This record gives sequence, C-alpha cells and structure tokens, in this order.
Amino acid sequence: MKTLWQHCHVASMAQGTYSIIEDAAIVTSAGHIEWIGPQASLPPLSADRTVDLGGAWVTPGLIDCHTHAVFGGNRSGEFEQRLQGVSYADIAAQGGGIASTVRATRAASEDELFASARQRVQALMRDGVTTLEIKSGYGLDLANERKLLKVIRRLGEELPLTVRSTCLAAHALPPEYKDRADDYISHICDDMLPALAAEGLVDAVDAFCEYLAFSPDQVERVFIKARELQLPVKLHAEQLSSLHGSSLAARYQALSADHLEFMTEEDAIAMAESGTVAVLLPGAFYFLRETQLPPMDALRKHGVKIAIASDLNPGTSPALSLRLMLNMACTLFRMTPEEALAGVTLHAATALGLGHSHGSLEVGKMADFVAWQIERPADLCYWLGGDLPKRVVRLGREIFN
Ligand code: DI6
Ligand code: FE
Repeated sequence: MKTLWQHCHVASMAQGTYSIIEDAAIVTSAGHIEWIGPQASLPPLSADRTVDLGGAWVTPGLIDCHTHAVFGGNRSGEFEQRLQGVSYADIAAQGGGIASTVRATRAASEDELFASARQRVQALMRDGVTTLEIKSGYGLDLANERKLLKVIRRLGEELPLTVRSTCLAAHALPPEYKDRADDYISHICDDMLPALAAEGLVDAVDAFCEYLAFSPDQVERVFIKARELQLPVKLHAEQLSSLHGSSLAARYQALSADHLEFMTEEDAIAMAESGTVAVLLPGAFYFLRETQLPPMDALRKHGVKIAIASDLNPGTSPALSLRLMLNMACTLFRMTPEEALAGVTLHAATALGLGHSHGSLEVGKMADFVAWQIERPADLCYWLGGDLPKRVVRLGREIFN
C-alpha cells in the first residue's frame, strides 16, 4: 500500500546529523521509504492513503541497541537494601546480584519470561522504539540460554518490532562452574555457541570483559569461536576498569563496544580504525552512581560513532525509557541533543549491523518513524518522561496512534 504522509517537519538523521526537511512529505510503499522531501517538491503520485501529520516533528523510529530485557524476577529488594546501608559484597554473599536473577530466570518458564519481557518492551515501544536488541545471559547453561533466545525471537515475531538477538552466555560464571572460568568458556565455545547458532537463535555474540567477569584472553576465545560461526561480536568493556577490551573488540571488527567509562585514547583510536561503534549506557552510570565519565573528547576527536542505549537489566539499569537515556546522555555525558539523537537512530542501527536499512529516513530504507508532539528535535532530550509520540509507524504501518 502506498501512503502519503504530509504536513510535517522531518529530522531524517541522515549522516548522523539532524538533516532537517521543513514542511516535508514522505511517501511509503511496501514497508520502505519511496520518496521524502519538501512538500513543494512532491512528484505527481497516486497514493492509496493520505495522512495529515498536523505539523508534527518526525524522526526515525528509535533504536535501543543494548538491552537485557528478558529475565526472571527483579532486584528492587536489593535496591532497597543498598539504601538501607547493606553493601554490594553482603548482598552478593547472600546470593544476590546477577546470581539471583540467574536463579529466577532458570526457574521461570518460557511463557512467564515472554509475558514479563513483553511488558517491559511495550513500555519502550510507547516511547518510540521500533527496533530493539535483546541479550541472553541470565541462563548460563545451554538449555536456559536457548530458552532466553527463543523468547527473544518470539518477541520479534509477536510484536510489531524489529528484534535482534545477542548471545551473552559469557555474562557471568554459573554456580556449577565456580572457580572454573576457563572450563565455562570452553563449554560456551564447544557446546553452547555451535548449538544455538545452528538453531538460528543468534544474530551476534557478546561477553562481559571485566575484572569481576571474564578476562580479555577468555573473551578472545569466545570471539574466535564467533568468527568461526560467522557471527558478529559486541563487548561489554571498560565499565568498571581498563582491561582494553574495547581494543580487543576493535581487533575483531566488533559491531560495538559498550559502557566504556574507563576506555583510553588508544582504545578510541583502535575503535575508530575498525568502525566499532561506542555504545554509551548512561542508565547504568546513573543507577550505580559512577563518577568516571566516558572520554567524550577522545571519542569525538577520533570520529568514533557514538550510540546510546538503555542497558535495560534488573541489576544496574532498570530503565524502561530510551528517551530518559537521551536526557542522561546530555545531562551526565554532555552530549549535544543532535549527537544523542544520532545515538538512538543511525549510530544505534550501525551498532546492530543495520545501518544500511535502518536508523535514518532516506529513500530505500525501512519506513520506521515517529511523529512527535514537540516543538523541536531537542525536546526529545529535554523533557524528563512524558508521553510525546503522536504516532509510531513501522514498515509504513501505524502501530500506535
Ligand atoms: N554489566 C552490567 O552492568 C550488567 N551486566 C553487565 O555486563 C549487570 C547485570 C546485572 O546486575 O543483572
Ligand atoms: Fe549490558
């Protein structure tokens, strides 16, 4: 069906800048953008449907390129304990932290995990998200990682949303491999990744490179296996310390390296050369009350593409709004609204290997866009919360009005 969307202003985000078209019109057909430009230049056409957008501002559909949206239980109890003075170490000693989410996830059925994740994903969708990445990583054995990845696939099948799955089996050490991290990495490489990839459940592979998780050498073993399986890689790197995981990610042409508060200028140079996207996660920085800021000057100086994501997870970023992350990126990391908006559109698409088809409103790309009731694009980073989408359109069809 050919639809003419008119009476709007567009921030197309082409080339990662606003690329504004005032008094614009958009023609969509077969889920793609057929034409976009000033209304005054609209070529003659016969549309099946014409929609007046009432002068709204239109941006590409938002892309959340880093979430752990599927998990069992929640950790609000730990949040309360910490505010009552209980330390992380005490909570971990009580079996809290990631381990408690792993237990709850292993105990939950696929249907229970789907139902709880759908609630969280729908909250992101109401905020304008049309494409979402979701990681496994709370199962930590073949059966439960498979369960998580099947739920992730099902979310993409049952919701009007593009969902990309990432296998994060190397997220934490499961209890059955206590003090045997190298053996667990062998299990991931020899058993889990080959099986899950063969079942078509994995779009990318991720790992947590950190002193309290896995070493660069252990991560590299996972990367070598991912490359053998022809799967792209991503990495949680430099969140709490500098292990130069981001440079390792760059050596493997990773789609992205994520967190990056402790990255160095050398890491930024390596990422710029490989085209690895820097995914910044202000929600985790804020929720953990971190103080080490990511090196924005080095990232800008070396032209590293910067994306912003929610890192939605029960422990360090229970964030159900990607737009709130936009404000945090500006307020905490001092990004400009234009940089932040590129971070949840074109650069986020690139971090998912979708830069050729998603993330900007250009002819031939997917017709995923949001009509916002705002006065200018910066409003998306300015307002804390609120209900700003007037319409959400995915593949040229309204999914929310
Ligand atoms: N970094 C994080 O902040 C989360 N995972 C990761 O690799 C923590 C996940 C959790 O606490 O449940
Ligand atoms: Fe994460």
